Amino acid sequence: PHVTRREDYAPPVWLVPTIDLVFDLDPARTSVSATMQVELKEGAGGPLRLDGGGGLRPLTVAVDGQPAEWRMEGDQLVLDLAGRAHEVAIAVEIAPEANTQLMGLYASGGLLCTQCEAEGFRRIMFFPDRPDVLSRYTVRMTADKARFPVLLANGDHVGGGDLDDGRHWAQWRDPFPKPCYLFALVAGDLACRADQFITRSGRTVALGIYTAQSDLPKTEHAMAALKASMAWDEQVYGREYDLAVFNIVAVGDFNFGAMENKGLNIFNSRYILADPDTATDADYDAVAGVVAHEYFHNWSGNRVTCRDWFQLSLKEGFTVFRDQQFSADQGSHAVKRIEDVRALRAAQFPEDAGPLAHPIRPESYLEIGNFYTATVYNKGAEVIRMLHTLLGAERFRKGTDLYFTRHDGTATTCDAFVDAMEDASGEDLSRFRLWYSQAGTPRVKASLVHETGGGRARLTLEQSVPATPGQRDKQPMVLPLRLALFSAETGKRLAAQMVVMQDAREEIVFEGVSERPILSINRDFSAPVIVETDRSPADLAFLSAHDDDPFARYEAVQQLMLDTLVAGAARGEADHRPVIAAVRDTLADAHLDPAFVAETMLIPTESFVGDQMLVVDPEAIRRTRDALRRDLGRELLEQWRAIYAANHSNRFEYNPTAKGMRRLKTIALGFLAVGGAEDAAALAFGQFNDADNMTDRQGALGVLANGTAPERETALAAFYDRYRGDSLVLDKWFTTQALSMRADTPEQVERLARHPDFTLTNPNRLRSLVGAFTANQYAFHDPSGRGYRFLADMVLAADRLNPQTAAKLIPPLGRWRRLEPTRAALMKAELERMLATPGLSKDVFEQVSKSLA
Ligand code: B3K
Ligand code: ZN
Repeated sequence: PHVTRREDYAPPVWLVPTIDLVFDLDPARTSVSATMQVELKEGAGGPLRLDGGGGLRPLTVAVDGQPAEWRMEGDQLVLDLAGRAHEVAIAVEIAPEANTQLMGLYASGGLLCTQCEAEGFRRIMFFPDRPDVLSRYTVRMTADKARFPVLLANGDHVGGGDLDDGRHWAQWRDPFPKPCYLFALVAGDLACRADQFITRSGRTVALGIYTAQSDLPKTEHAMAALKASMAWDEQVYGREYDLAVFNIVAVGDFNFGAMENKGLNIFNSRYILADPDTATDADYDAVAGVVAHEYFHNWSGNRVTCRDWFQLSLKEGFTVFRDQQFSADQGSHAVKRIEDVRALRAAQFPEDAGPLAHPIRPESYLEIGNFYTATVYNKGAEVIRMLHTLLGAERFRKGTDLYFTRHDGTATTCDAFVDAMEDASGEDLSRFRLWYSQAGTPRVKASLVHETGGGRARLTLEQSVPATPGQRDKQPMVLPLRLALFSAETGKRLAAQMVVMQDAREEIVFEGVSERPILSINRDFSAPVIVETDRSPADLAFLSAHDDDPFARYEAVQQLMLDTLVAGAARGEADHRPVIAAVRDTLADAHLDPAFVAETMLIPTESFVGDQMLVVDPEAIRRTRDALRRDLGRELLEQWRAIYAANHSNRFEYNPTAKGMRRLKTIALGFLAVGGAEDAAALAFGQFNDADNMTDRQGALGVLANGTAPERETALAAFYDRYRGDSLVLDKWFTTQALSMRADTPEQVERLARHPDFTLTNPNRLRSLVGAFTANQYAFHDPSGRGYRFLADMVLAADRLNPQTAAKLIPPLGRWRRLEPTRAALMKAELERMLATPGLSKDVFEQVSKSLA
C-alpha cells in the first residue's frame, strides 16, 4: 500500500477556481455532473490529475465543450491539456444506498447526505481531493419532491422550483472558496427548527436545525448551544459568522461526531438530539460541546484551512481548545478541566504509549482516516492551551487575530500558526515547536528538599520523553508547570509560580521557607505530562483538603487512590485508610460544589490503573479496586446514605448544581451497593422507576447491571421495552451491559451481538456494544481469549462494510505487549489472523500491521 509522507508535500499543479455541480438525486442511482474551470499554476506544468474512488468511472469527459481523451491511472482520471486554462466537464453515476462506508454521498434513514472529510469527495466526483485546492461552488439538485422535499447545500439558497413528474429542484451557491472536504448536500423529508442570530455588526443569520418531524422537540438544547457559541466566538475571539444561513442536519448513520461543512453542518444525531427522558447530563454537555466545536470550525478550519492532512491538528487541536474554553465558560472551569484531563488520560496517554503513537503532526500515513486521533485532537488542544498559558490570554488573542488575518481564505500549516503566535507576542517559540514533532508523553520527576537550616526549599525537576515508534532519541520539551508550596503546619500557601521547564534537569530554589512545605505541581494540568513525586499519602491527603487550585485538589485525591490501587494490584493488599479519610473529609466539606465532589469520588478506572503497571494484571486490578470500593462503601455507609438523600430530587432541572447533585447521588448509590447496604438494590430500582430523566435512570440501571439482584433483569427488560424504538437510547442499553462488572459479561456481549437490534451497519450501535466492551478491561481480557476473538471477528465483519469505523476498534488489541505472556500471545494471534485475512481494507491493514510491528 502507498505511504503518504509529510516531507513529500508539493503544491497543486492545477487549481480549480470554480465548480458547478448538478445532482439528479435518487438513492439507487444518482447522476452527478461537474463543470470546472481549471488553471495551471504559474510556472507549473503537467497533466490534470483528478482523484476518484469507490469504483467511480467517468461516463463522459469534455474539455472546452468537446469530448476529450482521458485515461485512468489507478483511481485517478488523467487529462493532458493543451493550454493553461480550460473548462472541464465530467459526468458520473453513483449509488448512495449501496454506500455502506458512509463516505461520499450515502443514504441514512430515508435521507441522502454527504460526508467528504477527509477523502470522501472523490467518491462523488473526480476532483483534486486535497485541502489546498479551494473553489467556489454552485450546486443544483433535483429530486422527487414527495420523498425529498428539503434540498440543502453549502452557502445561500439561490433558486428552486417544481418540475413535472413530481420532481423539484434547488440551487445553492457558496460565495467562500473552500476545499472539497467541506462540500455537503442533504436531501430528505425533514422538519426544521428555525431561529435567528444577529451578529455584532447587525447582520441577521437564519438558523435551522433539521431532523425528522418527531425529533424536532429534542433540538431545543442544540439550538441554544449554537446561539451561545456564535455570541461567544464574537466576544472571545472576535470572530463573526459570515453567511446569511447556518444549517445543521442530524443523521442516524455517521462515522464520527459531526462535520463542519461550510454553512451546512451534518451531525451524528447523538450530538443534536436531547431531552430529559432520553439524554443524560453528559449527553447534554456533549451536544453543546460538539455544536460549538463544529461552529467554531467556521473560522478555525473553514476560513483558514489545512494545507495538507498532516496539518490536521492546526484546525482540530485549536478547535478542541476553543470548544473546551467555551464549555468551561458555560459552567464550571474546574469540572470541565477535570473532565478534559480524564478524557486525555483515558484515550490519548495509552495511544502515546503504544504502537500507534504519533506526533500531533504525523509524518506519514497509509490511510488518513486513521489519524483522527486523541493525539491530533486532544493532545493537540493541550499544545494550544500551553501557548495560551505561556503567552497569557491577551497576547494569545493577538496571535489568533494575526493568524486569522494573515491566512484568511487560504490553506496553511501548523508552523504558520506558531509563527503568528511568535510575531504577535515577541516570544521565541522555536523550542516549543518540538510539541508538533515529538510523540510520547513526557515524564517529570519532581523532588522537593527542605533545608531547614537555611529556610530554603530546593525543587529538582527532571524530564524525559519515552521512545516511540520511529523516534528513539528525544529532546527535552518546553513545559509550563504551575507550582505552589503549602505549609504542612498551617495549610497556608507559601509560594506559587509558573516554571517554564526547558532542560532535562532544572533546580528551583524557594527562599524564606521555614515551615515544612508540601508541593503542588502541574496545577490546572498546565502541561500534558505524567508527574512523579515523592509525596507521601499523608501529604496527598493534606493537599486534598488545603490546595487552593481545584484541579490540584482533585488530583491529590486521585493520586492517593491511584497509588493505593497500584500498590494493591502489585502486592495483593494496600492500606485503604488514607483514601477513606480523604474521601470522608471531601464529603464533609460543605463549601465544595457537588459536581466537583462527584469528580473527586470517581475511583480511577481499571484501565488507568493498568496503564501505570509494567505488566497489566486485569484480575488483580479488579480485585483490588473492588476491595477499595467495598471499604469506601462500608466505612462511609452513613455518609453515602446522607448524600443520597440530600441529593435526591425528583424534579428535573438542567443547571450545573442540579447536574452535580445527580452525579453525586448515583455515585453514592454505587457505594451503597458495593458497601453492602441491604436496601441498595431496592433504592436503585426505585430510582430507575421513578426517574424523570435519563441521568438518573441510566445511572440506576448501571448500578443494578453490575450486581446480581433480581431487579437487574427486570430493569434491563423494562428499559428495553420503553426505549426499543429510540436507537440512541437503545445504544445505552447495549453499552450498560457491555460495561457490566459481572463475570459473565463476555458471554453476554457475545449474545448481544446476535440480538435482532444489533447491526454492524450503524456505527453508533457498533461502538455501543463492541467499543464499550473493549473499554471493560476485566471482561475484554478474559483469560480464555474469547474477548479478543470476539473483537477480531467484529472488526473483520465490519471492515467489509465500513473500514473507517472498523479500524477505530483495533487499538485495544495493540496493547498486547503490556499483558502477561499467555494473554499477549492470544492477542497477537488475533492480530495475525486479521492480517492474514484476504481483502482487508487499508484502514484496518494499517492499524493491525502497526500494532504487530
Ligand atoms: N472534521 C470532522 C472530522 C472528520 C473525520 C474524518 N475521518 C469533525 C470535527 O472534528 O469537527
Ligand atoms: Zn473538529
